[in-house]
Amino acid sequence: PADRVLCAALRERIMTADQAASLIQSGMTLGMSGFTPAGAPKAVPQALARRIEEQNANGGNFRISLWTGASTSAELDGALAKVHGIERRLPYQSDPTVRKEINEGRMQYVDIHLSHVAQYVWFGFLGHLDVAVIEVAGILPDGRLIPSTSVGNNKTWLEQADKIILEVNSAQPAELEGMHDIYYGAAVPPRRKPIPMEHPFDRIGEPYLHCDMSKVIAVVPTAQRDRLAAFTAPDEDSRRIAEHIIDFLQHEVKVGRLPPELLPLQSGVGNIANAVLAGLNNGPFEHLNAYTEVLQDGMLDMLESGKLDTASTTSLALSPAAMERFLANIEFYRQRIMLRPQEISNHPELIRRMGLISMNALIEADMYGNVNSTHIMGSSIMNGIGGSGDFARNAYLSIFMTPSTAKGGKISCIVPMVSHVDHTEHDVQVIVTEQGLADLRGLAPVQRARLVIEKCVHPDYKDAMTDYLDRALQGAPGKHTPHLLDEAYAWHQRYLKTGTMQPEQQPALRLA
Ligand code: 0RQ
Repeated sequence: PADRVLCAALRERIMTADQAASLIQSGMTLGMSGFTPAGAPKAVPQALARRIEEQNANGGNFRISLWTGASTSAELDGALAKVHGIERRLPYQSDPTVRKEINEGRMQYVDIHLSHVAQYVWFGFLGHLDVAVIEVAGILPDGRLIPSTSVGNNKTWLEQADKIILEVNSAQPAELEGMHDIYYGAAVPPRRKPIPMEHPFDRIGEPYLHCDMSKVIAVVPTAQRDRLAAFTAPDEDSRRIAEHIIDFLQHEVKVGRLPPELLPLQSGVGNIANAVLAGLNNGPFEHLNAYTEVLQDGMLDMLESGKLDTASTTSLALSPAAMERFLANIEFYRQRIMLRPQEISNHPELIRRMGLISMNALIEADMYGNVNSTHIMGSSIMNGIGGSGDFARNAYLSIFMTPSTAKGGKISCIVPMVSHVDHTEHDVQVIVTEQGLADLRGLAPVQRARLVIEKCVHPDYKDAMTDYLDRALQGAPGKHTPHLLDEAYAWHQRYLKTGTMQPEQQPALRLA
């Protein structure tokens, strides 16, 4: 580790993860690095989990509040949740144990747009930050930090926290140095200035994070790669969704609403998003650029093939195989990938100015085009809103995608009324399922509903949805967005009672 910690003063603060964890007290608020498992601290959170478990086994009630960039890893979120050590958590998460803690009422989860987190901390909306725990790839002689595989909220945590613990990970490539762009020009209102970026690959900041050395209480050497799951090959539904999107984009180019090289792409997380990238990689467009928050394997393929010229992100969320390719070719990627803080990667001003094409997955949408990205059956959290709201509201084109059904057809992902709303009809321009694509731009609610039913709803649910809309048009007091309020959640209720949204099947089976 000595060659990664070049600052003599900070070399003196090198200690073990357990020693560092002993400096954290119950009741503290911790700001940790990590945006996906990329760049999350590997050792201190696990040592802290051991400390919490030990203290609580002896009658203690050791709990902390946790702020991160977005979801993290089993070593961070998973380890702390397993010992019931997290009292309050923000923002996006996707760990099964964290999810369980939240849905069973043991953890307070505050789900915030990812671009809002840093500024809310600066505004003082979220309270005081005690300790920052940040993974870095190295420390320069003057104490500046070489960021790791994600930037997330690290700049804000380092500036706002009273104390700092640094994990210096020598397994992260030294060649990351220079790939980051940390913007130090931000201020809070009324002193805010325009952000000087016009193109996705404009460099507006510095390659290093500043760090007040007097706040550093521990430096912990680690040597462990990020552990990200590999992607499954795109399934048939994802491939069809990708085809519909590519046809649509081609049409938009043809009618002159998009340039031939499109506009900067934002792509969400997960297998559908990866399938869309694979589709674009084999598709007709050249000289694309990405302005996104998570760079997944699919974008690496596109950079390699030359389809994608550049990619700006806050997280390098690569599977182990893709990370090997990245390392083998790092000089190539250094010219083409830039990592920035998440308040910049997700900034509404920049998303609006550059005109992004935003593609995100959803859990359910309703026939009018409202989107639920976060909740199962209205009350259980899945992950969180993440960056989807930052992008959807401000994008040039806001596309939401989903298979038309879930759980082997027992759930229709298009419903009469969403059981929770993250993106209202006003922020949703295009909905696409494997069945087809509904372009909702400029349509009034009933027109939207007819088109969503025609293009997106699974055949098993089409008649029931048409029937609901027709009866709502007759029975609702208003004809603008007709709903039968005593029936709007009948599909959800049927699923909760019988295990399927499908009308007859289940009772008939039971009678037989
Ligand atoms: O559950 O795993 O138990 O089978 O929900 O669904 O189809 O695997 O989809 O992994 O792409 O996730 C919206 C959650 C989609 C994600 C969401 C069940 C389904 C499965 C997951 P099982 P899939 P994905 C930038 C953008 C918000 C943040 C965001 C997400 C599980 O994309 O978190 O967009 N988005 N950020 O069976 C009940 C339904 C269901 C359903 C699916 N209608 N009802 N269960 N499922 N539809 C990136 C970041 O912000 C980091």
